[in-house]
Amino acid sequence: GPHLKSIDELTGYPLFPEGTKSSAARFNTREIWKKYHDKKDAYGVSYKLCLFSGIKNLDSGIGVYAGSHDSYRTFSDLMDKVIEDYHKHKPDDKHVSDMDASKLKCPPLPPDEAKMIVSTRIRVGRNLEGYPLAPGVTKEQREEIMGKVVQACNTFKGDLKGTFYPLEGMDEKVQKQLIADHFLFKEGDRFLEACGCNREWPSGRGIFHNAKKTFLVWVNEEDQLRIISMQQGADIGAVFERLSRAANHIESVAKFCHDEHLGYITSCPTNLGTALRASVHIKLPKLSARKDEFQAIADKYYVQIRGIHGEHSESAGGVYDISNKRRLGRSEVQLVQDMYNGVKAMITREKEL
Ligand code: ADP
Ligand code: CIR
Repeated sequence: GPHLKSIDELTGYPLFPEGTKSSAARFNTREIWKKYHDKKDAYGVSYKLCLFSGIKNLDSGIGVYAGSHDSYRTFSDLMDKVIEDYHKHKPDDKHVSDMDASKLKCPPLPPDEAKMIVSTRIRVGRNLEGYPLAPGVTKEQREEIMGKVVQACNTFKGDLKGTFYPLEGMDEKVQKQLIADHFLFKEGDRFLEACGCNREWPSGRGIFHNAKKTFLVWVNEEDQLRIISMQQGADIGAVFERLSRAANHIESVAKFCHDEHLGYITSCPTNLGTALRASVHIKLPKLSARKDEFQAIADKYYVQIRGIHGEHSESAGGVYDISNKRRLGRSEVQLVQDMYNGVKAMITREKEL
């Protein structure tokens, strides 16, 4: 496949092929490289590791990961540019959270529109304060984190009550089925592999979920926690209400990595802030056949189009994953609203065609 053009022999500066679109390629200037190439953040994660996913995967959109909360500060010349480019969030901007589900303006869709939506899912990413992020964590730290998260999950009551299933020792067929059914993270993601997130796999990873699998927590994948609410159909309000309740509960028993400028800290800079991705799986056979128009509506409403098995996957049967693209500098309520507005516009166009 495609590979890095070369490494500048005198400076070690990575030379990307012309036209490489990733943030890693666009923002790692020679000047920034000179300043950081031999530096490490407060947890010992090197600048090079933060860029390595983009260097190995030339088709990255971003190609940059943080090894700890401190990576965002220590490597700020690069990180600020990546963040401003993706989120339009400037170095002095503040992030304010609001997960009050009663503020959503997502009236139920009429039946002919609701039936286009297969399922609805909202997730937030979280990481514990006092530890590095996935690219920088040790095996022992990862296990300690899993222990703390499982302890917190075991305090859920009512509809959120569930069981933790470690990945280590999980029956391969069970694991495959959970992935195919969209409940569990996939294995061997090459973007995560390159920045060290898959080290010692499967140790320290797992999934907690309630009996109905409408509430799930992924442990120690790209982020230490991915708190997920999902169900069949189009009831965005119910999915957000459950997510909000679950995230608030975990936060009442665990301290998350967070600051005023970047909100919740995540290993991928695209997830900073709310770390929220609200999505529907939706059938749009006619609109999706018109690729440019489909993308233009997505861009206009700040939503992203993904395939049926998540990021970097293809669609199947004309079903697409439509989600909010922005995550930082706007509240959770507003971002779920972004998704709703984008989906509504796509449905309207689909019906016209
Ligand atoms: P993330 O949501 O963490 O950004 P992915 O894009 O890889 O990561 O998606 C994770 C899983 O969630 C995939 O299996 C994907 O198909 C599933 N998923 C996402 N949105 C929905 C949805 N609305 N309904 C059902 N499954 C979904
Ligand atoms: C990439 O750079 O393509 C991967 N590291 C994932 C980036 C986050 N996802 C996204 O914006 N769709």
